[in-house]
Amino acid sequence: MSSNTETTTNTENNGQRSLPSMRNQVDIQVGLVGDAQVGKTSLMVKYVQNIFDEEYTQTLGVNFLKRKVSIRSTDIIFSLMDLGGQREFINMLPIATLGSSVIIFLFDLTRPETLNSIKEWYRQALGLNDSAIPLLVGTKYDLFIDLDEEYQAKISKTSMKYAQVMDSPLIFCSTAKSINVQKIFKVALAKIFNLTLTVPEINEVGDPLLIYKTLGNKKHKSTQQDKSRRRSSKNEEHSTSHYPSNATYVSE
Ligand SMILES: Nc1nc2c(ncn2[C@@H]2O[C@H](COP(=O)(O)OP(=O)(O)OP(=O)(O)O)[C@@H](O)[C@H]2O)c(=O)[nH]1
Ligand SMILES: [Mg+2]
Repeated sequence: MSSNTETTTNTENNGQRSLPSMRNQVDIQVGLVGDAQVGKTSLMVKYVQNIFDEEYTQTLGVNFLKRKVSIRSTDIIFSLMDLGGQREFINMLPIATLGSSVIIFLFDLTRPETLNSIKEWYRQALGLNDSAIPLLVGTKYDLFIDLDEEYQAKISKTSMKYAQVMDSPLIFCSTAKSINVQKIFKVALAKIFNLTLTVPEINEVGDPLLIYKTLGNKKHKSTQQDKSRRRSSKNEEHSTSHYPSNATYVSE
């Protein structure tokens, strides 16, 4: 994560120029990992370009997209690194993990073996970058809700257990039906900067789970904040410290 500052000139007041106002810019890298066809590229493209494609195009190596979001006077530039899930690309895992503040671990809610694989993705990714904040995301919720209730309950409970062991927020999403897509990145920002998110949690089995309040608050948070503070103490203008530790991040 790096930060810099750009100056914008306020041209309101009938074209009269007023003093330039400072905008902070913070760069945040996010890695997306998980088995082939779980929906990593689809989620990234939906979040950045608001497009969903039903057709599968295998990712060869690493895809990269950027998106800017603004919180108050700060522009957050997300750099999303999406690693192809086929084993042949595992040697590129460092590209998606080193330098990432957040690593999103994705599994397909309709394929339990992809949840089982999370253990190995987590071990390898955190082995390369143990200060990254993990987020556990179950994909294709639109297909999952058509499966039998017993199956839904089993996957929901197992993924909650994984989330606890990983100390990771848990989010079920559907890229196809735009469920919880934006919220994944809101939770990511809230965890990085210790913001209070006003989005309600969803924790009923069968619903698109969104559990983040009690998860992801231990080791990783302090590491990220310490990094930000270290950087901001070097140069106050480049600071992220204008996010008070209990600032409220209001949802869209
Ligand atoms: N129904 C449904 N299909 C989805 C969803 N997300 C992704 N898909 C489909 O799942 C398939 C795989 O999606 P990708 O995003 O390419 O998967 P990936 O994880 O990037 O796969 P690799 O690049 O091989 O690692 C595509 O056909 C997508 O259209 C979803 O939320 N619902
Ligand atoms: Mg892909």
